[in-house]
Amino acid sequence: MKNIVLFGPPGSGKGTQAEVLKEKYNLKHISTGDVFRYNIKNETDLGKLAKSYMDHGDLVPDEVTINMLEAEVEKNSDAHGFIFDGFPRTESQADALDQFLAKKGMSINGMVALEVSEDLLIKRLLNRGKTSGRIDDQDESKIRNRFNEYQTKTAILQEYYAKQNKYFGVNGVGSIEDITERISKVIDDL
Ligand code: B4P
Repeated sequence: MKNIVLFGPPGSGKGTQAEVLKEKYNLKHISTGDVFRYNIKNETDLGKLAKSYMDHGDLVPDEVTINMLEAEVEKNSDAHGFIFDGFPRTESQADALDQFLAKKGMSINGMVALEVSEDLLIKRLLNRGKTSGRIDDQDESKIRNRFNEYQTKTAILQEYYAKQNKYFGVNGVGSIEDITERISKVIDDL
């Protein structure tokens, strides 16, 4: 069983790569962003709460996100392993994930981090915002707030996983296929 955390700043291609990797390695892909967007679309209470944060580019509170992630894992107890995309995003989320997996006799094998410059990320996100309808992609100040959230709350997780010898940085610039190949080299060795 392989459990991978796909990591990187907003727009670095986590969701794009997870779509390919889940097929290649037969893993269950859990994107906390996608689960929130599904709830927003269906106007659930969780969706209404998440929207009030996501539309501004803020992180959704830990407690809500952790409970939601655990429920998604429980729903897929027959999976051969997981790709966690966009989770954890804070140290509390990382602690909660480690504890939750340990109770199940599981652990994270590695964190694969996509490295892309901020200028390129802004271009990608504004470009997606033209067609995706995502409010958080349409305005440069909201995108900058997402980077700020990343720098202040999320980037620290590089060290968190490096201390466990589980951090693997990958160049996230290039064709989608080339990047998949770079990530695969890491996953194959885990
Ligand atoms: P997410 O849905 O996780 O998404 P993201 O960071 O915007 O993007 P991702 O890295 O997946 O990039 P993608 O492949 O789509 O988060 C959205 C929000 O949800 C957060 O701001 C937060 O509010 C909330 N949230 C989610 N998880 C949370 C958590 N754990 N705790 C608290 N809050 C949470 O790619 C982006 C664009 O780049 C696409 O248009 C794609 O086509 C393009 N692209 C991808 N790869 C490319 C390449 N190689 N070259 C050129 N373009 C590429």
